[in-house]
Amino acid sequence: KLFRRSLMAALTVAALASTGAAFAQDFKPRLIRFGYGLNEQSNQGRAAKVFAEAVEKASGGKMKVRAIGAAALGPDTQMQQALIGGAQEMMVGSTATLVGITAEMALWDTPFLFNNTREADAVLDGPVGQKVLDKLQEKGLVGLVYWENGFRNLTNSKRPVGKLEDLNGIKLRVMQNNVFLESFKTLGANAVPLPFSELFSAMETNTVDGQENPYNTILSSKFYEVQKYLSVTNHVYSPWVLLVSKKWWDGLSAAEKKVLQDAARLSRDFERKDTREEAGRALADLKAKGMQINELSPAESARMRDKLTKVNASIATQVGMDLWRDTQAELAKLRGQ
Ligand code: TK8
Repeated sequence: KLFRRSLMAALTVAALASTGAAFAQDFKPRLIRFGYGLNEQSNQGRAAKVFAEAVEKASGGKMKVRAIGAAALGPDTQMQQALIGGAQEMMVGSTATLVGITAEMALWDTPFLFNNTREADAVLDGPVGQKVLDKLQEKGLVGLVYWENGFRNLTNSKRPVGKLEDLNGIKLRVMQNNVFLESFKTLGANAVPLPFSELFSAMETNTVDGQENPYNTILSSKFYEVQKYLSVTNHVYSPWVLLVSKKWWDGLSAAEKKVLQDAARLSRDFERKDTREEAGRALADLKAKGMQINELSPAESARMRDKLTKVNASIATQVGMDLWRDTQAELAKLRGQ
């Protein structure tokens, strides 16, 4: 009987260990300052809340996430430095603003890289996406998952862009990223890099004429108040990436790390679904808000695509030929080629 009881106890311990069950003592009280750039009512804000709640619940309230939006902790680049230095624990932001730190991130700035969200999910969540995330570690950052920012479209206050030439002379804000700068210069626009947090007022004061972002952001950041024209270009798919300070991460227990990883995946799945639902109705909402919307003809779309393939060579050099080829091979496979 004694033998049976100790066997049972041993089995229970083994079962708990194998399921990775966490005990209260695995969690220290932790305050996680989680910064992001959009406002609380945006898709980014909603998903930040989901992440915060999942972390608190799974850690029995020991790990508290203070989600701080609207770039109140600074624009993306400033938060990245705070994470690297250990002054801030977490953030979510554009991969595009990380290129100065990790050149491989430029892969996601490739114009027309993905044809649809199925391809984006498969590549970002697959080995190529992971390889790019892993590159962050040597720079003092841990990348957990990619969220969806989305396919980007052009807005401006001057005129509908129906063909390439319509972009001539338009002062267009781009993200602080050499690929975006080069892309829009190639298209003939007067491209001006600016942090997102300065964008609304730059448009309001006509310091810039236009910008490009997914429908969701054009809606949640109320760009329709200062932009008349929306031209459907879908010129690139932008991910967001959930980042942790490596300095801080290295001090966490295995159980604490697992809580963050699980919550990151849960928030990612929520965020993509929520973003796609919102994007599906956003165009109608933007029209109702008074925006004039035009689509590019297939011929003009093809011209834009052709012109932009010019930047591919410099992206391939920047991210490395191996990564570039792996990405193309994975896409070909996904497309059944
Ligand atoms: C929000 C930005 C935004 C991005 C941009 O902080 O800068 O235009 O698309 O989502 O990261």
